[in-house]
This record gives sequence, C-alpha cells and structure tokens, in this order.
Amino acid sequence: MTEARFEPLEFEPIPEAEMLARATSFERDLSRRRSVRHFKTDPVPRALLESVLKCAGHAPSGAHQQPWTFVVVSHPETKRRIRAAAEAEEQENYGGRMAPEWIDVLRPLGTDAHKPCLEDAPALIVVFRQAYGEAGGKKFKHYYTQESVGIAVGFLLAALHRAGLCSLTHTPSPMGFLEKILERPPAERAFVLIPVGYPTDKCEVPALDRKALDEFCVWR
Ligand code: IYR
Repeated sequence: MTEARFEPLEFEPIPEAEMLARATSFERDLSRRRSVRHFKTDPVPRALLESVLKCAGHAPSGAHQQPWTFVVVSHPETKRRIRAAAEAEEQENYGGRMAPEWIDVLRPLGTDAHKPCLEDAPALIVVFRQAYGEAGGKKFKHYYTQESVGIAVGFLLAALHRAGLCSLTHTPSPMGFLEKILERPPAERAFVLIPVGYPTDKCEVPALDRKALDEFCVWR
C-alpha cells in the first residue's frame, strides 16, 4: 500500500481585477471554439500536440489513477482504415440503427455517414479509457473512469483551441474497431475520436446558439 505524502501547494494569489480579466478573456476565447468537420491536410507540429496532450494529462482523476491513453494517429494508411470502419458503422447508424428522434436532433448539424475528416485531418487523437489497471500480473479496479477521461478530454479540447487548432469530438458508434485497428490491450475501451488540424479555407460550421448563463446555472 502507498502511504500518503504531502508537499506545499504552489499557489500564487492574483489581484481580483486580474482574476476577472483572466476569467473573461478565457471565456471569450472558449466562446469561439467550434466543432470542425472540414480539415486541411496540412500537418500539425509534433511539439504542439505534445503540449496539448500534456494539458490533458494535468486533469484530475478518480484516486489519481489517470486511467487514460491517448493514441495519436497520423499514418495515412491507419487513418484510411479508421475512416472505412467508422463509415461502415455510420452507414448502419444513419440507415436505421439511430431512432428517428435521434436523426431529428442531428439535422441542424448537417452530419451524415461520410467522414472525410478522418483522412483529411493530419492527426486523429483517439482517447481510450482504461477500465482497469494491471500491476505484477494482477488486475486492479479503476474508479470513475468515465468521469476522469471526460475531464481530461475537456482539458484537451480547451488546450487545442487555445493553441490555435481545430478539433471535433467524434464517437462513431460502436467504437470497438478502434481497439482492434490500434491494437490496444484488453483493459482499454475507446472513449472518443478527435480529428485535429486546421480548417479548410471555406470551412463552415452550423449556425448554433449557446444557452445563456441563466438557462443553465442556478444560484442558491
Ligand atoms: N455518430 C454519428 C452521429 C452523431 C451523433 C451525435 I450525439 C452527434 O453530436 C453528431 C453525430 C456521426 O458522427 O455522424
């Protein structure tokens, strides 16, 4: 068993005006983050990807187990295989596996079974959730993996945007093919597939509104 070990918190107080300036500036920046489905093929510098992935790795996690693996796919043949498998699943989804109500709520997004972004985007970050850990040949439970990986992905999406990159959270369902194509160990379950890169020059996104604060926040 690992004993508790503590160290002083590194915390620098910030003047209140500066706190507000930072918070509003971050909010203004995030307000411009959009899910992008049309990518240029231009490559993304490896150092940039490493930096945003480190941001994801700073996320809190259940029992600090960090139950995530990020697989960065840039090899064209691997992207081609992922696209083919994802489109095969999406043909089923759009062809009747998704209930009509589901198809209805997707209509404003203009999505269909074609996923060229899976080949065009220079990098696909495939996030895996480690359902359990292994040490000394023994399996041990991981706690709150869905929540932990979801938080890490949130950090990643914000970091990608902050770095000037576009991304899409894509969940071709079911995602088992990603575990096979990327040869992941049995503990790993595909969580989300994130194409990353630069938008095409004529890239359009759906014209959508976001809820105002008073529509999603309650004060007591
Ligand atoms: N996986 C499909 C359908 C889809 C589902 C949701 I929920 C979305 O927010 C968007 C699409 C697809 O990627 O097209």
